[in-house]
Amino acid sequence: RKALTIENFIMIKPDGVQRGLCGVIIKRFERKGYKLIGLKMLNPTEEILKEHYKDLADKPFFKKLVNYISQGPVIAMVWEGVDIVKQGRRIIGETNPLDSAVGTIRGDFGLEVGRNIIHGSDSVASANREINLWFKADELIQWKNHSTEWIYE
Ligand code: DGT
Ligand code: DGI
Repeated sequence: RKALTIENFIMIKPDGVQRGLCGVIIKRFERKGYKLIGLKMLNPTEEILKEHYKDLADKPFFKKLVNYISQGPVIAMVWEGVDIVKQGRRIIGETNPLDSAVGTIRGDFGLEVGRNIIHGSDSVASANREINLWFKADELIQWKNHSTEWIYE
């Protein structure tokens, strides 16, 4: 059996919460076979958002981006499973909903890059950084999913 230890930080942004998309978003990761090991709703501070998006600090849209997500609330999650970072990007779609295929979250539910519903880490390194930023160790739940042997060979 393949190692199952890969984790990804996924966040439903305030537009996803306001538009009632939390259930359908969670379902898309669940039905693929991924395991939810952390979840919380919070109103993110500007401080955590500036740290989260620090690589974009020089971009002209940085302030708008932080303002948009700091309106909150958001749903922060950690999902576990094989290839979750790469597959998470596939499930989510491209940064701009216009470039996102139908069948992806942004392709199905979004219209604009500034209201793109969801965040997912773009590499294993950034996933680890973001999980440590948003979650304490005791907020991640190790549990046995009884479907595991029917999802993995
Ligand atoms: P399919 O799945 O019957 O429509 O056939 P193809 O053309 O999609 O896939 P093919 O011909 O490479 O493989 C036939 C079957 O063998 C397929 O159902 C899945 C299985 N299979 C292929 N590679 C592996 C492998 O590395 N391990 C195991 N356990 N099964 C494999
Ligand atoms: O990993 P992604 O969220 O797909 O994309 P990213 O890390 O390059 O950018 C982070 C967020 O910044 C993205 O979800 C939306 C926002 N963003 C990116 N490019 C633009 C943008 N927002 C605006 N308003 N304009 C942009 O060009």
